[in-house]
Amino acid sequence: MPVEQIPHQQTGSLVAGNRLLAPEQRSGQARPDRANSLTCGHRACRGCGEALGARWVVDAALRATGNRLIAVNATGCLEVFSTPYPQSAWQLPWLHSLFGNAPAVATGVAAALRATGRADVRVLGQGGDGGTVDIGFGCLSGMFERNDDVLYVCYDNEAYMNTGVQRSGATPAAARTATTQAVGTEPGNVFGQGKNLPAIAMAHEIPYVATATVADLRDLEAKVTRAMDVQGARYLHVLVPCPLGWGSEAHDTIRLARLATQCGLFPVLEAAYGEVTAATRIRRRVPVEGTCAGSPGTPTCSGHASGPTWSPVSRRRPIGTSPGTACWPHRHPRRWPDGDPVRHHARLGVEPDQSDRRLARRATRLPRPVSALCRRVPRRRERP
Ligand SMILES: Cc1ncc(C[n+]2csc(CCOP(=O)(O)OP(=O)(O)O)c2C)c(N)n1
Ligand code: SF4
Repeated sequence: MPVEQIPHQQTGSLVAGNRLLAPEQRSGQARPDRANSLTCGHRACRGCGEALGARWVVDAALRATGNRLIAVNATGCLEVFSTPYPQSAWQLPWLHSLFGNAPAVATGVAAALRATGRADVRVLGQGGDGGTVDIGFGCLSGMFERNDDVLYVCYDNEAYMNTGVQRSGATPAAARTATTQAVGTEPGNVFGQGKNLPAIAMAHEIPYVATATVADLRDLEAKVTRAMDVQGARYLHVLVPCPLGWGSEAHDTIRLARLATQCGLFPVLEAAYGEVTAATRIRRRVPVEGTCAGSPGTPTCSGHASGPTWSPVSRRRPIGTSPGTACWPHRHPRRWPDGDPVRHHARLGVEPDQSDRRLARRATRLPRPVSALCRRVPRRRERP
C-alpha cells in the first residue's frame, strides 16, 4: 500500500504527534493524567475501530466531567471484549444489562442520580449499531423524547459483529454480511432499506446530535466535550471500521474511516434541536470506489474480473465463486464513473450482464445520497 502523506489538518493528532503542539492544545490521550478508561488487556481484534473510538469517547467524557461518569453498555463486541468474566478493562463505574435496553438503563441511572441529588455525576450510554439502530431503538427514542440527561454513543461498524457479521439497520446498501450474501443476481444488502439514525435523532429535536469517525480523533474528542456541556438527551454516531467484518487490514481502519467521509458516504456534522449547526467540509473528494474495502464486505463485481483501476485499499479477495473484485459502485449506478454501469462497462470493453442493465434502469429511482442529509433538516421548532 502506498504511503499517504499526513494532511496538514491532522497536525496534533496522534498520527502526526502531539509534540508539535503546545501542551494545552494536545489531545486528551497525550496527557499524562489521561483517564485511560479502557485499559490494555481487553480482547478486541487488532485494528478494532470500536475499541479505539470507545477509548477516546470515554476518556474525553471523563475529562469533561472531572471523572464523575457512569457508563452503561449494550451487549455487543465492546461489552464482550472488555469484560470477560471476572475481568474488566474499564476504569470507571460501568454497567451492562441486555442487548436492547442500554438507553433505558442509562435513563434509570440518570433518574436515580437526579433523585439522590447527584447532579455532578453524568451518564454515558453506548452500544453497537445493532443494539442502537435495531433492538434498542425503542428505548433510545423514548430517551430522546423524554429528553433524559444521557449522552448515548453508537459505535457504528455497520453490522452485528459480535455474533458473526449479520446485517443491521445501519448496514449500507450492497454490503455483504452473513445474512446479505454476495451471491445471486443482486448480491449484498438491498437498496432502499435501513435507517439513518442521526437524522432520526435530529427529528426528535434533542439538544445535541453529532456524527464522527475514528479518522479524526480530535474532532471526536471535541464533540464529546461539547456534548458533556449540554443538559438533556444527546446522541453521537461514530463510524468505527471493523477489520474482521469488513475484511480489511487492521492497519487500514483509520484510512477507511477517512475515505468514508471523503467520498461523502458518511457525513460528519453537528446539530442542535434538529438543525445542522456545523458540517465538516470534504477537503479532498474521492470517488466512492476508493472505499471499496469498506462496509461489511462489498459484493463482487464480475464485470471487473480484470478491472483496470481498483481501490488502493481494496486488497480483499472476492467472495463466493465469482472471480470479481470488491466494487461498491457496481450496486450504485448514480456513482458510476461514466454515469451508469452499462456505459461504464461499454467504455472498458466488458459485456454488461443482466444485473448491470437492471441497475442502470434503477438509477433514477435510487434514494438520494447520504450527503443530502444536511438538506433534509426539519424546520426548527421554537423551544422555551
Ligand atoms: C435479545 C438478544 N438477542 C440476541 C443477542 C445476541 N447478540 C449479542 S451481541 C449481538 C450483536 C451485537 O451487534 P452490535 O450491536 O452491532 O454490536 P457490535 O458487536 O457490532 O459492536 C447479538 C445479536 C442477545 N445478547 N440478546
Ligand atoms: S469483530 Fe470487529 S468490532 Fe468486534 S472486536 Fe473485532 S474488530 Fe472490533
